[in-house]
Parts: sequence; structure tokens; C-alpha cells
Amino acid sequence: MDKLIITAAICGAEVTKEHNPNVPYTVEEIAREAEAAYMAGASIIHLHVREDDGTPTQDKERFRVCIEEIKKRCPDVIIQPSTGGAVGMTDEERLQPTELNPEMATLSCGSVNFGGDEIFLNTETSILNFAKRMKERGIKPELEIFDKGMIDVALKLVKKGLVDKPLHFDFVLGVQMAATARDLVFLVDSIPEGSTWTVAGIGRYEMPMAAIAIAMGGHVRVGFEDNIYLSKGVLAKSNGELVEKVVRIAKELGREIAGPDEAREILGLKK
Ligand code: KMH
Ligand code: ZN
Repeated sequence: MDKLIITAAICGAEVTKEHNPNVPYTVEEIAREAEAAYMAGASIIHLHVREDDGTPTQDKERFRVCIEEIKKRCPDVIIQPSTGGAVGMTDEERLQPTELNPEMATLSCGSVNFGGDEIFLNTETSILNFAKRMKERGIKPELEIFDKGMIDVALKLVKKGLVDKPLHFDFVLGVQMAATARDLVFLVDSIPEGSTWTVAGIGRYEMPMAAIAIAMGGHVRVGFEDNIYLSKGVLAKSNGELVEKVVRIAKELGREIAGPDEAREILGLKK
């Protein structure tokens, strides 16, 4: 089994300090949370950025400054900007961080109901354009999958020559598709051989999904974007605490943790 790649989704776009006061907004806070996650064992930082007042932004300059600050503290970490941004942003707004040529970025493969009237919109045209942009710039997409049909969309991108194998998937469970072992196994069985995958269980499903993925040989994403609690009713003090918990589970299950360069190797990232 490969070593375990832990991704820390440290910030997100929807969670706020009202939910957990440790959610980072400023450049300093974002760098602090990235460092805590990295020191605990995360090799990938999935990055959203905010204005100082917490407003989500995809502003290229804000990304540049945050990435510089993170790189000062975690020189070898893999930084994976979001191209999802926040609900309601235009495609051009969302694509801004790709202009910085990061090693990786997320590529959502379909639209999702986010509760109430909120829709995270990803039309076919948008998905094709996002994939094209990433291909042109040599950015490895993390294919964001909220249900099985989105895997089929990703495979069409491969057929069109817009995404290259080996593929890397992120299964986000507990939003649209239920976070159960059966659902996760179904998704894993539906991707091409030679692909890698990680799972992001939302809310209380974060750690159960992580434990299953560790046992199955997949990888794990945790962080404030997906869950703000360390355990029932106990807010996490930092993203580092969430990563530490995954590392503890992995140790108990005999799975070693990948450092950033080992993660690059496993994911087939160009150095
Ligand atoms: N905040 C969501 C609208 C991503 O980061 O690529 C988009 C999202 C997916 O979380
Ligand atoms: Zn995200």
C-alpha cells in the first residue's frame, strides 16, 4: 500500500469564525493554519483565500501573497488552490489562481445542491474550459466528485484529451451522495485502474470516512472546510489537530504518512 497522503482543506469558502473562531481569514492566519497542518503531517494544502473580513475571494494577488507566506513556513508542501471558489462566483473569477501555475488545482466535475437555494454550478462548458486551462498550464487536476455521474464526466474529459492519466479523484461524501462505506467502495470501483483517490467526509463523517480510506489504501482530506469539530461538541483548535487525529488513526492501522515529495511521486506530479 502507498504511504498515506493527507490533504488539509484549511479554510474553505463557506465556514466562518462564527462557526469556529479558529477559521483563518488573514494572510497570517492562513499561513498559521497551513503550517499547523503541515507540521502534523499534511503534504497537500487545499487552499481557498479570504479578505481580512472573511469574504471569500479568488483574487490572484491574494492567492499569491498567501502562497508566498505558506511557502516560507512549509517550503516543500504541495499547494492546491481551489477553482471552486464560492457559490455564485463567475468562471473567470474562479480560474484566477490557475494563472499562478500551481502544481495542482481542484476541478469540480458537476453541479451540486449546497442546501437551501444554493447551487454550486458547474456547467458542461465550464468543466471543459477549466480542464482545458489546467491542461494548457500543466496543472494536475484533483477531480472533485460529489456523485458517481461525475466520474463519468471526468472520463469524458480523458477521452477528449483534456485530462491525462494517471487520474486523481477527491470523493466528497455527505453533501450529495451519502458518506457510507458502500458508497465509497462503489466510487472506488468506478475509477480506472492506476488512479489515486482521496476522500473528504463532510461534518461528522470526516473521521469515519478517513478511517475507511486508510484501511482501503486511499488517501484522506480533512480540515475546517469540511468539518470544524475534533470530536462531538468539541471545536478543533486548529487544522493541525484534525491532521494529528488522522495520523493517530493511520499509525494504529499500520499506514505510514507520505511527505510532500513522496506524495508527488504517488500522484505522478512533475517536479
Ligand atoms: N466552496 C465550493 C463552492 C473546490 O474547492 O474546488 C467549492 C468547493 C470546491 O469547495
Ligand atoms: Zn474547496
